[in-house]
Amino acid sequence: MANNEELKTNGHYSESDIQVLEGLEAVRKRPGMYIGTTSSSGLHHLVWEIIDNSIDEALAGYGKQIDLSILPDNVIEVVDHGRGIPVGIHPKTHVSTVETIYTVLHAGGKFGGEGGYKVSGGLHGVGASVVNALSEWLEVWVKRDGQIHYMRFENGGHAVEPLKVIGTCEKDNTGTTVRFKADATIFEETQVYDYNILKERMRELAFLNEGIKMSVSDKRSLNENNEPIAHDEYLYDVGLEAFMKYVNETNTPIHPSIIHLKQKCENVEIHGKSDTMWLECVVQYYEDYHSKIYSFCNNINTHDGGTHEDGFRQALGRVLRKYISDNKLDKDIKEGEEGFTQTDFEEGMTAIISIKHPDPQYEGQTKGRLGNFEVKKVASDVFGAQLQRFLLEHPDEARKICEKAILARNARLAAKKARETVRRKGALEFSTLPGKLADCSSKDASLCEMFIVEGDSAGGSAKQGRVREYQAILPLRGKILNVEKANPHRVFENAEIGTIITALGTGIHDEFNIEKLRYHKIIIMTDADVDGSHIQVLLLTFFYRFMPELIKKGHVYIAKPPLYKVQWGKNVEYAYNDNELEQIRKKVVGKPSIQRYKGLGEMDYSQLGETTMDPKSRTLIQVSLDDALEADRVFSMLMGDEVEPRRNYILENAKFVENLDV
Ligand code: 0R9
Repeated sequence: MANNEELKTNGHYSESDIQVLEGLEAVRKRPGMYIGTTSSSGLHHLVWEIIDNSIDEALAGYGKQIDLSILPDNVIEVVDHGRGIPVGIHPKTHVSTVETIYTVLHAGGKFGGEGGYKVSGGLHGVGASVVNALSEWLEVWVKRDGQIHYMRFENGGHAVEPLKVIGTCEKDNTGTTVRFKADATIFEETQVYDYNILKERMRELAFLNEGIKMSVSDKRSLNENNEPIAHDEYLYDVGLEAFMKYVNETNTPIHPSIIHLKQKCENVEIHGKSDTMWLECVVQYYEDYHSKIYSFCNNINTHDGGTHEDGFRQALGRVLRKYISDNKLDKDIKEGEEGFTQTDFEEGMTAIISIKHPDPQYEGQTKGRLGNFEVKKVASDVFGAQLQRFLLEHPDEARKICEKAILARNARLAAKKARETVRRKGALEFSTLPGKLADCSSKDASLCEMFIVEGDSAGGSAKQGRVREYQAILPLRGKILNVEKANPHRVFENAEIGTIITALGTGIHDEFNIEKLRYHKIIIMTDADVDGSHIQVLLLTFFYRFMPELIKKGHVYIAKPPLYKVQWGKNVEYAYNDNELEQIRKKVVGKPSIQRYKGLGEMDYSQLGETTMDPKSRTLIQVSLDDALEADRVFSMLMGDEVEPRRNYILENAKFVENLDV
């Protein structure tokens, strides 16, 4: 990059420009402070910073379509059809407003036009200048007042020349186009965009901002018809209702209407002054037992909840409790008996909450929790009043919802009673370890591993092949319960699940305590066939629904046994996929004998130990939970009743199929 001294003398730069460039230089020195990381997630973050500006413009009422493309060489292009960024000279910076918002940190927000506040804006909400600072080059076209204006920046934000007019267009043809190439010296790990990540977020943004058409194209290469290899468009009339149908694609609702609560709240006191916020929420109850609450503030997923969720929950409990009591639906509950808990009202419920707030405060380690205290009361009042009205206007649906809560309460109490009886008899004593578990001798959980092994015979080999000091073996007999379909209160009664819970030591749900985890690596070891992959999915579903922290904290792994054993002369090597097999074949002189393993049982204990269990030679896949919402949907789909979506998913995810060997 050119240094400041050079820039001072080339005529175009003044002292204040140097301050600007120092600002951009600070971004380049500490990119993590502005975009979180410089790995793949930071790279994608650049795209959202630009898209956010287009969304703000569309939400202000200008331009109803936003087009995102990945161009060859991983160049990103965003096109909007808003008013176009103002092109005049900015009074404070004495350069064009376009140049200002691309070179002054946070300028876009500060200089934002009229027509509402800036609602979008990612976790970091840093603005277009940060994208410019972290780009090898960036170009902007603005169509405004019948003219096409153009400007280019290079080497982390240096203007090549001031904004200039390069052509004309119809007066009513307005909008902004931005293209940029991320700087490979900053994004060292990868500069390659993942189309699926872009596509999923564009869909989510379309759900959250109804009426705006979001398109995304992968133009890095073309298909045989000269079209982009991938293209998707999303436009929803009633966004949150479409979102609800999407996340519950394979679930069956117990009542027909999606309950839709929505209100613009004016004159709310926010940080001492009167302001406006928008609240919106959809709710529906399904035949399954899970409670799913997704919440967003200014288009950002607040995974750890916050005051908008707290207000909603408070309203739900208050209103349902009152409805049940007013309509005497609780007549079978006797005096003195335990009543409802909040979880009873949430069983089988999906709620999606989206609010727009002028000054959101995010809390927590990952800034995933909305902290603004004023939101709770407004949300509780508004959602409560509208929910109550819905129940009065839809008595049949109200009854179904209340009956579901009553059933949830009864099942919870029955399961509690059953657990206490069993415990008293001493049959389910949680302090003793299950007999099937071959435990390890070390008590240092950070070193210990537990292999959950498919079948008794492989379990036997694993016991012989392990390092007893830190490897424990838990053989599973047959398939574990599908928790996606079972009553959550009864999963304890399933022997295999009870055994896993006891062996891990953490407890589940509200009682879950990661401090008590007895093994820091939980390794699922199954055959590489259809049954094995089914067991993997059943176990992962169980962990995801009952102990999600285990997955979030990276404790869950899948062992990868070899697919082939290649022998020639006295040599033996193992191949874990077809590619490795080819590599081995190439180096072998003569004709090797190749054995394809169908299951773990075909290996003796020493082979199993060496290929699949020994940390020095094994391959483990760590299970991650990048996108809880998508994971939730996929688990419901894979484990639910409907065949068609499951088949489509498996066909679409060919990579997954390859792994699972279906
Ligand atoms: C392709 C990416 N698009 C953008 O970055 C983008 C920013 C932007 C914008 C305005 C309109 N369209 C935009 N697209 C805009 C125009 C006006 C007022 N406010 C916003 C207007 O015509 O009066 N801007 C975002 C910030 C700013 N413009 C600025 F005003 F700060 F410059």
